[in-house]
Amino acid sequence: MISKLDNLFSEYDGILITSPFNMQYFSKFSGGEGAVWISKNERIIFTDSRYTEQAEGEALLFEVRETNNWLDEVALIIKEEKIKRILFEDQSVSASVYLKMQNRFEKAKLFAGSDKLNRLRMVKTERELKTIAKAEQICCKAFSRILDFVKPGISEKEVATELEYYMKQEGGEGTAFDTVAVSGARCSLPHGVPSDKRIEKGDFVTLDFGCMLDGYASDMTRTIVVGKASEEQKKIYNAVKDAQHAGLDFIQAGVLAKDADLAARSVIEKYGFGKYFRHSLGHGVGLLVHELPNLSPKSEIILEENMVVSCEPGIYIPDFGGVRIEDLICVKNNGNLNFTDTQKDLIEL
Ligand SMILES: [Mn+2]
Repeated sequence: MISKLDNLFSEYDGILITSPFNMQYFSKFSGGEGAVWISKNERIIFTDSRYTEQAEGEALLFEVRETNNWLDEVALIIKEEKIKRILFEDQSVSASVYLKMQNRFEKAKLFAGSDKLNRLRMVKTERELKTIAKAEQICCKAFSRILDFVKPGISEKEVATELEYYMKQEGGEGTAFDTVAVSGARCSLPHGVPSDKRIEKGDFVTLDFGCMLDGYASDMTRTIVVGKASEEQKKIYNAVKDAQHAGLDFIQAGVLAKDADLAARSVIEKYGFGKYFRHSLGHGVGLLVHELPNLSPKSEIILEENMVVSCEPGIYIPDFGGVRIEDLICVKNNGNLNFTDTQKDLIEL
């Protein structure tokens, strides 16, 4: 993906990449330690002895230099090559490293570049799409299996553990984020941590989970009812389902991210639950489970073909419970491709 940086060299003389995900994306080095330096003439990975062999094997277009102090090495290059403008990752260096950079890079000017670099990861290649789709399939398989396991008396922690085990059995390489498994009134916590609470008859159960596959993340959420759903539960569930449908209907290349959020949000508002939908409609997914573009009420990003985003409206009512339904989709020129092949009619176990 290094060619995606070409256009930046009209504005900058050097690009200093320090976040693990951008290092991996632009150089293929997945060790996450050190820094990547790219200028017109040089492509260098600075990393310590633990990662030298790995970096040499992964980052074939880069020179690998073993060091415990990449900052000094970069300072030297800047001096020798009279580098003046450096794009650096403002979101991934500590204040202390930033101050050192200001001091050691002397005359070179530093420009905040995290957002610029992160945006280059938004549109996926065919290969990335295949991997993410496969990772999402693993989630769907794990979900269909967990339905046999969820029953009254089982704790949220047990459900989360079992779900993670199924994802691994189905080929996942680990979780993409901490699995959410909440039940009953605890479903009002959008990112609730699984507890020792045991599932009871009549509970909503919300499961939000994802796995890693070849470096890429997946993400899905389903809410089910254990036993028969009450009228109130059905009403809330249908509001979320309709809102999600509206979002899925709306999302295609050329639309504004904030308008996608509005398409779903307005449905929930119509149902009278507007104040209980307090997060964004969705987010990009790739090497990171939460990356650009955000489908938030403020996001001015225009969706493009082959971006991967989640569509996940929710309603969370304190002391009562909540519902979230989340699919992972690929933006297309005329609509979108849904990677989450799992039913959305309310499941009553
Ligand atoms: Mn999500």
